[in-house]
Amino acid sequence: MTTSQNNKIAFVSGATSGFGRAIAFRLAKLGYRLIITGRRNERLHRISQQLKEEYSTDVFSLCFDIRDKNACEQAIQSLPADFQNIDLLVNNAGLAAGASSFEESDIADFEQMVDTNIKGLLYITKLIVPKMVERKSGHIINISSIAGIEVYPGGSVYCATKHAVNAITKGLRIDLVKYGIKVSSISPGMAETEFSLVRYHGDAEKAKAVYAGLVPLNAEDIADAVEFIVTRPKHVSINDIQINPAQQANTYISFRNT
Ligand code: NDP
Ligand code: 8X3
Repeated sequence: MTTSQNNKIAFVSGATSGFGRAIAFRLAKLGYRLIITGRRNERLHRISQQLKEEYSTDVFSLCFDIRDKNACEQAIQSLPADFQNIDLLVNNAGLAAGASSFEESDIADFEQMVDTNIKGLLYITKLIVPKMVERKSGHIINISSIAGIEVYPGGSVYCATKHAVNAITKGLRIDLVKYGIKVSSISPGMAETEFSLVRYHGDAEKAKAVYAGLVPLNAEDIADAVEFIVTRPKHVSINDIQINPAQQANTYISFRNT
């Protein structure tokens, strides 16, 4: 499928799987030119090819670890001139690592979540915002979570990182409103991606059990939310979309078929 370009540039972090990949394809369908990122280069290459073939759009991929401040700087500096004026930043890269009770958790998991979900998001935003400010236009969408609203057993640090994402989202909105820059977030409940496989350090059985007896969200549901946010008129800003599976009331009450 091809589509006409709207000439806007979107930067999607963590586009090698799950939400980020689906968001990249949806934005390409909407005519965006894309910058996609992740650590898995082979996937980035394959997804770039697919995006170009399916939507005839320009794609620039950046392979780096978002936890590494220098790598973030080098990645943004390496953007060619015609990819530097980013209109839409989707801060999506993130993860949960572990689901044990606090006292049994691994400090390395805590560090990975804080370094990725908070510090990585800040590095990228700090590098991209100045040009938005200069141009007095832009839109940032932070992928938060229901975990940014509620706290559940075994989720203290993941929830803390997403609470931080919400505070950063609100703070950015306050500071950037004077430049006409919109700041939105999406706060999904359970969605089946590689998220649980990563959370359980590759244990596929534990990952599958998370969604037992219910129909979780999928990545396209989140791409739908992004599409809704970016297609509102100029005078409308969507602050947050909280979206759950129909069978999930909140983080600890779900109705599961037995
Ligand atoms: P996936 O595991 O499928 O995707 C995560 C993406 O983040 C991958 O592309 C991964 O790329 C990237 N990423 C992770 N760590 C790093 C890093 N250090 N540097 C660069 N990229 C990184 O999970 P989801 O799509 O589900 O998650 C996307 C976002 O949505 C996350 O922020 C997550 O917290 C949030 N979320 C997820 C929910 C769910 O239930 N699935 C619900 C609510 C929010 P690579 O491995 O190639 O580096
Ligand atoms: C992921 C959703 O419910 O595992 O952010 O926190 S949940």
